[in-house]
Amino acid sequence: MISRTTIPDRCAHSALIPLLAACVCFPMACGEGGAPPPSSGSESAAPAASTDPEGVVVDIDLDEYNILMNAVMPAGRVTLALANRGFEEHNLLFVVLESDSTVWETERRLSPGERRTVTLDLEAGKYRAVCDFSGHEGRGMLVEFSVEEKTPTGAGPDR
Ligand SMILES: [Cu+2]
Repeated sequence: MISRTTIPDRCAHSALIPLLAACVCFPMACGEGGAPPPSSGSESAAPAASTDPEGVVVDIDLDEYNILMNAVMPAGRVTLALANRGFEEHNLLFVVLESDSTVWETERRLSPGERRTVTLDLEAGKYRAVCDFSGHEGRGMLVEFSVEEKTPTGAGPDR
């Protein structure tokens, strides 16, 4: 019968506290006494935004009478961070320019000061964002934007 110990106890001990030391406990560190190096700083504090399962977050602010948002957003899964910064109620629709068809709209109006996040999938193309409350579009709550595929290669202006 073989009764050899195959796992160094001191390393196994360190592995029991992964929340504190797992990311810095290399085998060499264990061999030196198990004390984690003091370099476990703040680098790991910030989550990687690009791997967010909800996709890219796009801020859209509504007020009187503007829709403030980027002119370009990536295709695919995006999370809209809507904020009504005005003193009136507003809503928001996305309309495909080419077909003039509404592809998305807020389920209910946003009250003054309200924030809401909505996740949706958008196909590449040209869109118009509109608040369709009476008179708001005509006063300026209308903005065109484009949804573009995330292509790391060949990035650049058309043609
Ligand atoms: Cu409005």
